[in-house]
Amino acid sequence: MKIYINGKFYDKDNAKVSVFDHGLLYGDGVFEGIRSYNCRVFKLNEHIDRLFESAHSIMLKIPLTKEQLIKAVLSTLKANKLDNAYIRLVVTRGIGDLGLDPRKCDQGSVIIIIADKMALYPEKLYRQGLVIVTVPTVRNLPEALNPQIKSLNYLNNILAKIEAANAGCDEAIMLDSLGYVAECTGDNIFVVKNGHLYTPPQCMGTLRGITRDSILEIARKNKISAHEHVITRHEVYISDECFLTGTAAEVIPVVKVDGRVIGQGKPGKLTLSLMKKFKELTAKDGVKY
Ligand code: PXG
Repeated sequence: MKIYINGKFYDKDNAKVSVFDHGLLYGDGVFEGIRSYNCRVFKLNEHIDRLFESAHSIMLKIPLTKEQLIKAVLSTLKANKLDNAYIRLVVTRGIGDLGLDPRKCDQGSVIIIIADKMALYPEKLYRQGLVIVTVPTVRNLPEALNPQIKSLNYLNNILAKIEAANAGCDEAIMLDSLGYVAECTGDNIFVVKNGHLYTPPQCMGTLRGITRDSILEIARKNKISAHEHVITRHEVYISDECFLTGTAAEVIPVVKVDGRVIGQGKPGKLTLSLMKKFKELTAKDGVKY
């Protein structure tokens, strides 16, 4: 495995960052999780754009242009000789002192990790569906730490993940501060009711996921009516189908929420069809390397 750190490749054992890096000390930095399929990076430009937006919002200067970063990703993929890969792009604030002042950090650090496998959930759950639970930890308030910023501080989501595990469930639904369904810990949520697709809007506590956008794009192309609309827990409980989306998760069905069986208690028809269409899209779309 070859890991890119600031323009150089390192083996796994030698890929290290300083203990004074503010990414470690404060979670001060941004990241993206990206996938490649058949030597094509899916939605690479969208991920790079979102990384730069996250960085811009926290006033972190990425020491590469978008074009240079894309080249770095593609060359790291080539160095790792993998046709299908999971790519973790990390930009930290860099090395500073033990105070949190980011002005003390000299330069942002760019890290690109390539993995051959990244399974968020066991394979069998893609056939059986997830059992999930609404957790007490609400999603970060946008006026405090906007969920659109994919920052290195994921404690909000990690707390929710711990609460889901404590409840014996596969994943957590996080609500926003108004009590509407926001998203899961690393995925967006969709419900199906009477043939219509619904997903929460990107305001409040919901990340505008790139997989979520791909599903909305597939829906538009296939004349499936899709809405970005606030969703309550009740609307999830009475939905015909439910599924989650994310780069790591891809598209995965949900069959039980807070003890309520969803639809027929098995992956729904529209969900299965969208899973298939998403697979077809990832197999042919993307930036070649
Ligand atoms: N919501 C949150 C909070 C996320 O972190 C998504 C939704 C889905 O977004 P995309 O753009 O990927 O469709 C994410 C993405 C991980 C991991 O290590 C998490 C994500 C992506 C990759 C890896 O758990 N989250």
